[in-house]
Amino acid sequence: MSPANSPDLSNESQYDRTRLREWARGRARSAGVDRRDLLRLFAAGTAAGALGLGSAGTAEATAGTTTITPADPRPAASPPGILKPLPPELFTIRGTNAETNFAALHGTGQLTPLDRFFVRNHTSTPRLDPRSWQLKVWGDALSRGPVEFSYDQLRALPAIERTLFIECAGNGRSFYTTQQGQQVTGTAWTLGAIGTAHWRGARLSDVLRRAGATRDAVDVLPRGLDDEVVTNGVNLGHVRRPLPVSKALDDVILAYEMNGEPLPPDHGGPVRVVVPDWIGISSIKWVGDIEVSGQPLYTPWNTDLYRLFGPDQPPQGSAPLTRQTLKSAFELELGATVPAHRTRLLTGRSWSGAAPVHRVEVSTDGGARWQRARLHDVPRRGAWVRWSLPWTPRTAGATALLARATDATGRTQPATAALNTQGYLFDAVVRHPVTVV
Ligand SMILES: Nc1nc2c(c(=O)[nH]1)N[C@H]1C(S)=C(S)[C@@H](COP(=O)(O)O)O[C@H]1N2
Ligand SMILES: [Mo]
Repeated sequence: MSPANSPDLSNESQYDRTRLREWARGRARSAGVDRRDLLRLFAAGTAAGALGLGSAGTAEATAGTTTITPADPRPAASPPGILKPLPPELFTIRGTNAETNFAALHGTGQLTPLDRFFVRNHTSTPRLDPRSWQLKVWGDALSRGPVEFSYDQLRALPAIERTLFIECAGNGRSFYTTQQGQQVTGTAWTLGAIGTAHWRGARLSDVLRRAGATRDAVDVLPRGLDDEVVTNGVNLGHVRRPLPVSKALDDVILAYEMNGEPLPPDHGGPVRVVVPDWIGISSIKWVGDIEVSGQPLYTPWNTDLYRLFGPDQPPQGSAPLTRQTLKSAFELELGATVPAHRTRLLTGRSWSGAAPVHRVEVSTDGGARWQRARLHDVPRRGAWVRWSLPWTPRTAGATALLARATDATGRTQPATAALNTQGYLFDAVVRHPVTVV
């Protein structure tokens, strides 16, 4: 596996170039998607994607429903298939998903309490029994044929623990519309499709080695045990997205604990994949099997979905998205009313998929002047930092609060995010509306 002279497939541009070359040579396999659909995808002129997943009406995006919906056409307002309580002070329901209200993080620690961690479900949360759960590792890049791991066997492997955020690639998507006047498809998240947890689990690399993964392995494909996803009459099968073997062997966790508790059902219990720094879809919940392939794999989740499509992108879209971008959020309702002449502590969080957060600046006058916020956590890769700044509003009326992070690579949140049709990776500084009274 990953011989020294092979390309580094955790580097996204190399990843995609290698994939496209292999695809052109006919070496890629479609992992359950009709090969003709994928060939159409790679033909010019299908910017919205061959399966039409990116072409849903914009009304959907503003109504807060997802482009991919379960077969069951429940109205968006009815409770989704999530098991934990979703009180309105903690969550905003969006289709089958629950967004964390950022204001509900005020006063909580660096870890997002389980009762307020966002849930992003393509269909609904399955109830799985750890006693009968098994992880099957299979594929043409294993030396001895399929290998199964029980829950207890997985727990008996050396454990690793890390504090990491999981964030949906579409987090912040609604601001393409409300702040930039652009129409995009997908769940209209504000900034609460992120949570940070302390994860404990086995290393995926240990599991792959024990299963006898060979040097021929190229892609690793974890698949969820939740229902198959049906969209626009097309059955996309179970949620699954290939990981390049270099990332799979690097730092990926098969997590069975979250914040010291057995992994809750809504977050993938009994076992989920946790892929540090990468977009949320990489972290497959309710993992039931992992294919280890000597050929690159394609699924809807690395072809039509989770690439950038748009005028500035090639017809087949950008490289499959990997690392998360840079964002900041206030722990305050959007449109909050605040009393004048009283000092309050503005609090919030910033995070980056590329490096530790280095600096956070806040503007309380709509962006004219900026002050440095105080950081309350030691900035670390893969985790967010809490910050604060005292503010005494002086003038009554509507204004905007802005927070702008810079990470250790030197990248600062821009004023405008680059448009893409599915509204991924929003990274611009959000103008947080408040009214001083
Ligand atoms: N099996 C499965 N895994 C999944 C999903 C899903 O619907 N099914 N959603 C993905 C997406 S898009 C995100 S953002 C994260 C959300 O994780 P959470 O619900 O624990 O917050 O899980 C990912 N893993
Ligand atoms: Mo996501």
